Amino acid sequence: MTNALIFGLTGQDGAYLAKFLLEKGYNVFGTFRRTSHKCFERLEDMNLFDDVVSIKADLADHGSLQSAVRQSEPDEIYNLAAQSFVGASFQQPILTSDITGLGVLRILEVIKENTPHVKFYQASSSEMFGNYSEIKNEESPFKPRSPYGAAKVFGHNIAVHYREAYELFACSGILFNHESPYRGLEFVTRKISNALARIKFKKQEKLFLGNIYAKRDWGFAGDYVEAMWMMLQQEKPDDYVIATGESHSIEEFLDLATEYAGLGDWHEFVEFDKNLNRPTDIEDLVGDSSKARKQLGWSPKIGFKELVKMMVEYDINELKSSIDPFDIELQNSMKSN
Ligand code: NDP
Ligand code: GDR
Repeated sequence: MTNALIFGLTGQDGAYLAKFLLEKGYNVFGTFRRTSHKCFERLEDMNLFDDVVSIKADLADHGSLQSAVRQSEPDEIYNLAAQSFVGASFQQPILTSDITGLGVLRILEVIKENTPHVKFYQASSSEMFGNYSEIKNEESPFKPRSPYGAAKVFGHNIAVHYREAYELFACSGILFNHESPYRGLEFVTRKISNALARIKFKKQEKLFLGNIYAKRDWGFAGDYVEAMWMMLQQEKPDDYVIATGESHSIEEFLDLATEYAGLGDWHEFVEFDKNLNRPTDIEDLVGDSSKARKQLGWSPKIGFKELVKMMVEYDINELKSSIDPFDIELQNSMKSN
């Protein structure tokens, strides 16, 4: 059997990738950080927790990375671990650079010294392109607009360097935004779908947002983890853009999500908070994934509308099932919705 080690098992992509690899018959090992609270919700919700081997490791701690690699004896390593929230990277730029940037180098050093035969996937990001105005492909220049984007550029470039200098099988997937019902609650899509469910059941009155005119190329996380795996099955390591090729504004997401939630006009409950605007934002991100479509045979299966519907329905159903059956006021509001 093939062994895979996922750094960042507890995140959105970690859960979808673990599911995908288990279905392919892999032994799946994955890392988690020591926390004072539960961190395996996604895996438990997907009924995967008992099928994976979890190993404590932190990207700040070289020794723990080495132990994780020794314990799992991996054929493939996927580095999904990062301080991944762009907004927080403006408040914690040094931590973000250390984990999201230098963390990649720490893993590469462990591979170079211990398991140079292993296949390595690095989670690069469309944030690396910044406001470069054309549709982005593998040749487009990197002009990052956030500490997160700058750290990802370092991670990307150092993976390319280790591939060239030490002949490691290192691939980077330059992934555009991908979402799901398991998306973290601070990212705008899930923040919206979760808030709409709460507003519907009168658990929340207002939704505060920042720049709703920014556009993103949103795909479904379940489709994108397949591309990560496909990259590591090629004869030669390479880098690939993974995207749908369409961008939509946050306003469009909000329009559609509000319609699916049956909540009428969002202007009645959305307010703008300038503290949610970033010092520098990216106005429009659209990717050209023709190389991945041609060489890997990858294409996204879930479109924008289906994705919005899936997220809104999930949050509404989750909240509905958690509501106290003796809460008469809420029961009535559920009936009228
Ligand atoms: P998440 O934020 O959901 O998951 C990030 C993972 O990294 C979590 O498991 C988190 O652990 C872990 N992590 C954070 N800090 C550390 C640390 N110091 N040591 C070890 N692990 C750590 O992100 P996604 O799943 O959405 O994204 C996966 C990767 O892909 C990330 O690198 C992200 O930057 C990148 N990416 C994501 C895109 C997207 O649209 N989703 C697009 C392009 C790139 P914990 O649960 O404890 O916080
Ligand atoms: P992004 O995702 O920064 O693209 O990074 P996010 O959902 O955080 O922001 C997308 C856009 O929405 C605007 N926005 C808001 N964003 C948040 N989070 N909260 C708000 O209230 C809000 N209002 C407006 C933002 O300004 C931005 O323009 C994601 C992450 O998954 C990264 O790890 C990944 O690399 C990139 O996608 C590709």
